[in-house]
Amino acid sequence: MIRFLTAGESHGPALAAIIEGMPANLTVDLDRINHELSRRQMGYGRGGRMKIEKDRITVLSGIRFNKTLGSPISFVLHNKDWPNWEEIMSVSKGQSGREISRPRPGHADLSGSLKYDFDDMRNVLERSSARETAMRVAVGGFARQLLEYFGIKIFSHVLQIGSVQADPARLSDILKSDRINELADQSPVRCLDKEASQKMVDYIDSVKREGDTSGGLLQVIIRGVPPGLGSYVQWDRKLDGLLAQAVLSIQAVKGVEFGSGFSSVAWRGSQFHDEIFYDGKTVFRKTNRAGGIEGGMSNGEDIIVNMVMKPIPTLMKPLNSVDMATKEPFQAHKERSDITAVPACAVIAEAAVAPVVANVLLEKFGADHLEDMKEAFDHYRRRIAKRMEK
Ligand code: EPS
Repeated sequence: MIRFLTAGESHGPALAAIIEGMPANLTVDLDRINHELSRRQMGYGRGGRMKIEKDRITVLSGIRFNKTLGSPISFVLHNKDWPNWEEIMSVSKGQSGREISRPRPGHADLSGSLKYDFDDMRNVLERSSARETAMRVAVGGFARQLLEYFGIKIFSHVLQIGSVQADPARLSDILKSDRINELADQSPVRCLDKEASQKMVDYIDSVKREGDTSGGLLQVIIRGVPPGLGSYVQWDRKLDGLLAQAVLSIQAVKGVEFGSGFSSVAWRGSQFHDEIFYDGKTVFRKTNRAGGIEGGMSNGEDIIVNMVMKPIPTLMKPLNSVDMATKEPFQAHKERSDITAVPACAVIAEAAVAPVVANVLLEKFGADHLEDMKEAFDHYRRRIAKRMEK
C-alpha cells in the first residue's frame, strides 16, 4: 500500500515528500509530473505568488533510469520565493519580522495558535497554507502513472464559480470523451462550457474589484476502475469514505458528494437508483446517479466526485477579528492573495484521489513487482467479464 508524507512551509526553502509502497518496475515520466505541477499553477484568479513560482521537483531516491525501484521515492520542490524570506523563515538564527497576531476568519490561524501555543501565527499559516498542495499534486502524479498502466484515468473540471454555473447540457458530450482535461486546461477557469467560462472570468474580475474572494463547485471523474475495489465488509475499507477523506483534506474544501448524492433527497428510490439491464451480451446501466460507488465499492461506472471549495479567507476586504496580543478589535486585511483557486483545486483533487484509488488497486492486486500485479489484475478482469456475460 502507498503511504506518503509531505513537509515544508509555504515560504521556507523547499517542500518535500516521501512515498512508500509503489511497486517496482513502473516507468515514470518526471516531465509529466512537472506538467501536473504547472497545471496546478494555472487558473484565472491566482495572486502574485504564482508569478514568482515555477514548480518542479527534484527526485532524490526511489527511481533509477526512469523506473521505480520499490524503495521510498523522495523528492523536493524549491520555493523560488525563498530569498525574500530567508531571514524571517530562517531554520536557525534569523530576524523575526512580519509577526501575525491577527487571525483571519476562516483560516487555521486562531485554532492553530491556541493548539500549539504560538504568539506568532505565522507558525500556523506557513504550514496550513495551500502551498502544501504542490506536493500532493506531485505525489498524485506518481500514483496516477501507476493507475494509467491499468487503464484508469482521472479528469477534472469546474462546474461553478460563485453564482456562475456551467450549463449541464453543454457538458454531456465532452464528459463522455477522454478529452476532458485537454479541453478544461484550455479554459482559464477549467470550465468546459465556453460561455460560462467567460462569465466566470468576468465574475472573478468583479469580485477582485470589490476586494473579495470566491469559492466554487468542481468535479473529478475517475474512469476505468473495475468493479469491486474498496469493500463493504468494514467501515474503513469503503471507497467513498476513503475518497471523501482525501478530498476534504484539501485546503478550503467544505463538502463532497458522489454522483447525484445531494439531489437524491428529492427523488424517490424508484426514480433515483441506477437500474440494471442485460442486452444479450453483457450487464449494463443506463444511468450513473450513484457516481460509480455502491456499498463502498466501485461498480465499474465512472466514479464522480463533486466538491465545494469555500471562498479563500485571505481578503482585501476587511473582516472583523480580534488582535490576540492586545484583544483589540480590528479589521483583517492582507495584501497578497488569490481571488479564487477553484481551477487549481480541481487539479489538486485529481491528484488527491490518485493514491486512494492506487491503494484499493494495490489492496486487491498488490505485488512488489508491476508485472505480477498486472497478471492478477487481468485475471480478475476476465473473471468479471465472464460473470457479466451469459
Ligand atoms: C496561500 C496564500 C498565497 C497563495 C498560496 C496559498 O501565497 P502567498 O501568501 O505567498 O501570497 O498563493 O498558494 C500557493 C503558494 C500555492 O502554491 O498554491 C495561503 O495562505 O493558503
